[in-house]
Amino acid sequence: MPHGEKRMGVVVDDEVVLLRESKYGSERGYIVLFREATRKGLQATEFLQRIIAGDRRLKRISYAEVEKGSERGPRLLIPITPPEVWGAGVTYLRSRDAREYETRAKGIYDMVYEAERPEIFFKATPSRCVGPGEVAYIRSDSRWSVPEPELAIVLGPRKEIIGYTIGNDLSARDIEGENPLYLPQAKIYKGCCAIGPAIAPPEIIGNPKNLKIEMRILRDGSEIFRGSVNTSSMKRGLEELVEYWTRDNVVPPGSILLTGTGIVPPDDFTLKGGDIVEIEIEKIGVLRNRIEQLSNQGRRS
Ligand code: DO4
Ligand code: MG
Repeated sequence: MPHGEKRMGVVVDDEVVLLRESKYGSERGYIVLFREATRKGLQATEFLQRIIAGDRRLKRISYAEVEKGSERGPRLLIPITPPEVWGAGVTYLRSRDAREYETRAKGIYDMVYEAERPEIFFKATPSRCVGPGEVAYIRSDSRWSVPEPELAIVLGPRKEIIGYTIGNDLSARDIEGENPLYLPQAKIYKGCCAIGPAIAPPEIIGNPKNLKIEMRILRDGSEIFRGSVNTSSMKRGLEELVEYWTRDNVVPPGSILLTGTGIVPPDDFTLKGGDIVEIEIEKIGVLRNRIEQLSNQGRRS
């Protein structure tokens, strides 16, 4: 919005309806909305429909215009500021195979794929996350990095799933492959995680284990990679992942869990500065980010 004003927008067909109340546009506006809906015994979607029906003068903008964005006009922002972002790993066969290929510690990813306990790792804090249309980063010291397109879960106040969005778990395959103990360095750095473009409530998603995920990578205007997967091929259940994630853990509402990647570009592929990564999940939208490589010139930030 102009003047830096943040508002929650509700996608209705090809338009975005801007809600008036600034509380919904706050960093955790979706949690505020979800709590109010629950108090009224409504689903988020029903609550939003009532708000929209009750105010015919709400501003509507075309989604295409908001998605295109501009400096002074409306543009998409990260749909929630997650206090914490965590990731689940090796939840698809493709990821297990890619990890086994890159690692010097052969066998550990086969083990975790078969094990009862899933791999859950810490991924990011708000200052490390970017929203749609923002630049996401490759580490300065990585020569083999990839985007990881993942269905992302938004956690509610009762540790329930209150929404779904898209996450890009950018990862340095060379660093994670050199030694599994380097995982936090392969995963956690400035701009390592893109989130957006929208949150879809559970009633819109229906069955989250039947969603098509597609990733496209563009370089110099041409598509250099396209891959897709359906969440039905995820080995773990989402409730199972949330149960392990939150067990004996203090995970604040609004936190996000990335549920793992089932799309990995060929092993000779690495991201480069200037690449555009588009991740599309049906019923949620397209998360688009330009990629740049960080330059470590002894700077501290
Ligand atoms: O074990 C490394 C992390 C794997 C991961 O991030 C994924 O499978 O998505
Ligand atoms: Mg991942």
